[in-house]
Amino acid sequence: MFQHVEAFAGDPILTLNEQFAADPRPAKINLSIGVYLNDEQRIPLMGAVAAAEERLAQSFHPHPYLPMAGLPAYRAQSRALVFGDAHAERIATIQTLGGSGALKVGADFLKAWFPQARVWVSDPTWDNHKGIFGGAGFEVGTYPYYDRATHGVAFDAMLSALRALPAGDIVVLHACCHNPTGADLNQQQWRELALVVQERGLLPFFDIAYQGFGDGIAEDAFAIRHFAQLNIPLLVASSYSKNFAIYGERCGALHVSCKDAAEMQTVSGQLQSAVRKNYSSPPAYGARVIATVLEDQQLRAQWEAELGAMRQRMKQIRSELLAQLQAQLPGGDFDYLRVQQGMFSFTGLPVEQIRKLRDVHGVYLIESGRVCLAALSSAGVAPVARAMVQVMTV
Ligand code: PLP
Ligand code: TYF
Repeated sequence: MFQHVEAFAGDPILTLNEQFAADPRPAKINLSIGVYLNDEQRIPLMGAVAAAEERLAQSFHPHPYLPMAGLPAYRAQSRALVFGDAHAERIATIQTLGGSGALKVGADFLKAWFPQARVWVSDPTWDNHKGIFGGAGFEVGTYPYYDRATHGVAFDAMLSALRALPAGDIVVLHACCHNPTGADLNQQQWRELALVVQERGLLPFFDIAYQGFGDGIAEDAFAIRHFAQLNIPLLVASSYSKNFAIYGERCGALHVSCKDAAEMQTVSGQLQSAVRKNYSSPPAYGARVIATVLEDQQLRAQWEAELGAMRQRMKQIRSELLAQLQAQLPGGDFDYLRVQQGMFSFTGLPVEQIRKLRDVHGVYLIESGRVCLAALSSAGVAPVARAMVQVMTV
């Protein structure tokens, strides 16, 4: 029956993680997968999350189905976290299975109602953007994004490409902490981009998987809030995987900013229809944990402080690694560590050097040259700097 089924090549990031797990060298360091580890090299259990779980454990919670759109308190809090207090009446929000689930439900919704549109993603982007939008039946193309020379955004090329698109095409934008490059637009560039999107009648789909990992919760949502302020119709896939360190509970949200309350109601119904046809209704536990934290003043303040500490730690690791690399290889160009932000940076190391890092030094990066700085401990900085300088000079 299944003879014709072709083998799945696997996800390159997850395959590399399996290889890392099987590597017997005790000094190995994994900077491949996008997961935040604390200085003890563990996924943290945030104090606010633990406290909310404790509360939930002490109250009686049977396990009914959630509505198709998810837990109401979670939806309201999720919308406010992304958009602030503005426009609540015209934003349709549903709970989703992580940011990936938001992208998938959003993609299905768009394919049903904008069947002719094409989807444009940044070059490069998170690989699964192509998987999810392609899987929903879209033709997926790329727009220029990363400038290897400046380690920043190739903004003029990006704008020209978007200016040439037909009205109604869908543009996927990383709101902050771009994966895989760490290169983000500044506020002035977002303002310019918003005008082009508005003039051309493009439909932006923001992906915000790292809110709070760049400059702050509100700062990282600047682009979304600015576009919404201009009444640009838009979608947002938001994820709590990283900023609540709640990866496996699959917590995210999909938001669609509409013209008015009536349009919001109609869109909301179609989002629920897309959920119904995928998995009927979302899981409850993680959503209850997050709603408990965000609704409670004290837990929320605790969460914001913990998130701030994670952000500071990533910045600290960046500057420590930069200092060591500059000291060991004064002519080298490591400025990318300074100008890029979030979990990732793009080292620009050629693939042979990435392989040498792994095979000779036990330092794992994915072959694009992306490094996950959020997984590096302070004790790991010196060996990683040494290994990088060695593969770059030998
Ligand atoms: N979007 C981007 C850019 C990501 O890097 C990720 C993954 O980490 C996701 C979406 C998916 O997030 P989640 O794990 O919540 O599905
Ligand atoms: O880019 C990353 O490393 C994260 C984590 O199939 C991830 O987004 C990687 C691969 C994958 C799911 C999550």
